[in-house]
Amino acid sequence: VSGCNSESRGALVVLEGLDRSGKTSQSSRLLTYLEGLGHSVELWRFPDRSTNVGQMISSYLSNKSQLDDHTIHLLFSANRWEKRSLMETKLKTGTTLIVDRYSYSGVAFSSAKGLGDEWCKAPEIGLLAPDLVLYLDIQPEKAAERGGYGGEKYEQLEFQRKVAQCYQVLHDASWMIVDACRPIEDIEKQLQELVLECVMACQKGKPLAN
Ligand code: DGP
Ligand code: NA
Ligand code: NA
Repeated sequence: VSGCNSESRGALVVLEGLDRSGKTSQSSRLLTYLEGLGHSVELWRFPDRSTNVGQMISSYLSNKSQLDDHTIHLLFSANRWEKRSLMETKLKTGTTLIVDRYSYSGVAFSSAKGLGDEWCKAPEIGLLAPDLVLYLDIQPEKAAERGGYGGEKYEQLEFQRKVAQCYQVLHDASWMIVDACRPIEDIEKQLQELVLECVMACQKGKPLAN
């Protein structure tokens, strides 16, 4: 099985998008797909609420605690940093990671509050660079119609509109913009093709970057 080749590394694939854009269900579909092909693959998500830092974030998101905008920004970043070395080990030993949100969420959600872009990006420097970012593109109004938000801090239409604008300036060469308003199976198929191509490139020796 290709994923068992100890010479090859796994791919770092990130899903980004507004709340209710479909990231979580598409991530788990990708996991099932790659597992079915015999690849070594794990599904991760940020924030990772299982750690101490993650619990502070979770408490903030559910409005049980209040934190200064800069402070919560740095906690989200710390939550990615605390997983960095494990992430590197997994990738280097051939496991592909499908990651539901990453640094782009960090920058988009904080700059939507008015914090400066450069300040927001600084603590992300040195984290591993994704091989592929799948941006699930949906209008904020359409996302809001999808069965409603769960009531967490950022799940409000007006704020999500700002986040959508902030995401737009973050697009880089690793991004693929996916129309997330189509039927779920159509999106799934497109993501499968993109991810498989990426996994193959990493197996063939595409270097892992910071
Ligand atoms: P989720 O578990 O994917 O629903 O994410 C929880 C919420 O936190 C969601 O509204 C997006 C937001 N979020 C995710 N990552 C970050 C981050 O790094 N910084 C900020 N400010 N918000 C984030
Ligand atoms: Na959410
Ligand atoms: Na999600």
